[in-house]
Amino acid sequence: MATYIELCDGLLLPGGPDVAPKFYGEEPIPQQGDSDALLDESEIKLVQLAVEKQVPIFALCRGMQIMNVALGGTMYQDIESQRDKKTLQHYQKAPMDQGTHRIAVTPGSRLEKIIGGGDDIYVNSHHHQAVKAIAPQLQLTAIARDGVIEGVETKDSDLITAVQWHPEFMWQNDERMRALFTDFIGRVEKHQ
Ligand SMILES: [Mn+2]
Repeated sequence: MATYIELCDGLLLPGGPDVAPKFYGEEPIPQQGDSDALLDESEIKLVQLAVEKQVPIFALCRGMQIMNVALGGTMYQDIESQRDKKTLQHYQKAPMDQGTHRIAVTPGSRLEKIIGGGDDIYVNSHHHQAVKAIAPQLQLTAIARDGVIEGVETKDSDLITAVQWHPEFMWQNDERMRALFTDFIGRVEKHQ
């Protein structure tokens, strides 16, 4: 892994299967989906090395979840059955290039500087797990109307930007989503 990270100018963590609960100290509930401990272990190690080497990270969907776990955070194995609050549809039936639920962006966050704020930011949604406790070095940047965490970033640096949605399906029609990639490329260039 140390060799891999030496080759990386930036680390983009994509979506994928559920995170195995053992990596945040839980037993699996019936709603836990497919997971691959080998993938989890690899990505956890990559995140930890990237942070150590100050390699910029952009994490999407599961990427945000595994990144948060790698840095000491926890997760909901299943948001619908494990949260008291009524849950919105986070596993959308609409095409993935269309946003379906809104997010509130934290004022003053880096995410706000990248995509802006306001009441009309719709994101796509393809997850039944979510971040529960945010890792100590991260802070909240976006939240859905039902309280599900939709974005986090590093507190005192621009090292990590992470979102729970899939901007890679939306950037062609939404300049705010494109701005997330432009920001990542800018951080990578700065790191070199
Ligand atoms: Mn969502």
